[in-house]
This record gives sequence, C-alpha cells and structure tokens, in this order.
Amino acid sequence: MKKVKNNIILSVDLLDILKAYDLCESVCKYIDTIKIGYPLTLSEGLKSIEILKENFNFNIICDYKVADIPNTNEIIAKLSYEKGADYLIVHGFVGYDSVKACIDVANEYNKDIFLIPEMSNPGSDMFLKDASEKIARMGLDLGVKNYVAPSTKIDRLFKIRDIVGDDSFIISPGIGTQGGDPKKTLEYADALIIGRSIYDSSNPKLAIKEIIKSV
Ligand code: O7M
Repeated sequence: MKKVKNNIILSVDLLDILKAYDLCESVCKYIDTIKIGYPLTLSEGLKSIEILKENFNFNIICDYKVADIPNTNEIIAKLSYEKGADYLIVHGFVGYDSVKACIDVANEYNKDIFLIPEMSNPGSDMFLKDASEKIARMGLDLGVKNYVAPSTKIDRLFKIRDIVGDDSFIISPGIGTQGGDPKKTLEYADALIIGRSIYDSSNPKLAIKEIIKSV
C-alpha cells in the first residue's frame, strides 16, 4: 500500500448497510480507505463491499483474517477480490503455503494482501507473541509488503517494524477504545485502523476531525 488519506482507515464493524452507508457519508471527506470485516459481511453479505466501493470510491480492505488450508484460502481470496476488495487480511500463523495461496490470487487480480503477525488483544500474548517475529520474517521471504501490528503494544509494533523495514507498510489497530495512542502509534505505523472511537461517537465527523488534529 502506498498512502492512506489522513493516515486513518475506518473500520466499519456495523451490522446494517444503511447505517454503514450513513457513517461513510459523514466522514468520506476525511478518509479514502475503509476496512470491512465479518460483522458487516455476515450480516449484509458480500454486496456490502460493492455498495461502499461504488458509492464512495474507497479503497477496501477486507478483514476476513484468512487462516485456512491453501485451497480454502484461495476460494475466500477469489470471492473477496471478485466483489471489489483491494486488499485482503491474512493470518500468518497457518504457515507459508496458506499465505502464498492468498498472494497468488492477489497477483492474479492485481490486488494485494496484509499479513497479521501479532494482534492487539491481551490474550494474543499467549501464542502469537512467540511466533510473531517468525511470521513477519516469513512474510518478508514471501515478498509481503503490508502488515498489521498492534498499537496497544508499542514495543511489539516497534519490533515488527524493525523486522519488516521501512519499505513495508504497517497498519495498526487498537486505537482509542482498546487504549492505543494515535500519535505514538504513527511513529512506527503508516496508518491507524479505527472503529468504535469513530462509529460509536455521537458525532463521527467531529471524532475523526479530532483524531486528525491530535496527530
Ligand atoms: O477501533 P476498534 O477497537 O473498535 O476496532 C478495531 C478493529 O481492528 C476491529 O475491526 C478489530 O477486529 C480489528 N483488529 C484489532 O482490533 N486487533 C488486531 O490485532 C487486528 C485487527 C485487525 O484489523 O486485523 C486486521
């Protein structure tokens, strides 16, 4: 990924496409990239990708945290890119062949993936923390340029940046509601993933403007 407007990716974790549409409409002046995950897709279907892409011309990151055998990953990746995803979020802990299956499909569609080495929730320290540096190195070996790393664990974000280097693009969730600080996070990450601090606010437009001001 090259650049994200105002370094903010809106995480549209809503269940209702009309509410998602209204949210996007209220903040579309300030962002050019959104993340759609299981909440909206399972509730409203893959058509949500098409609707939000066509109406707002956003870059769409599909957050399906793909983590299956290569054949199933391939099917999920094809469906996502077919429906308009520009990027697909892929888990690294399943190993190189499963990640490569997604990269191969991305190349077919001239799209790309993001790889997750480590997560923002406290419990991810149980298993992923020990594996994350290896996962990031595997990503580099596979030619992955885009990564997801936690804003709630700045030391881990720093470590992952150190491994993947300045040429890689890191997006970072955990801002606000989960405790991550936007300004500190942007010292090591290229963009912030933000959900509830914006969409749960009584005034999402003001909330996003304040975050932009704070960084
Ligand atoms: O700002 P929030 O906490 O409301 O939302 C954060 C979003 O980022 C939400 O969609 C999570 O599923 C996602 N996320 C994390 O919170 N932590 C992670 O480690 C990884 C993700 C993520 O987006 O992975 C791609």
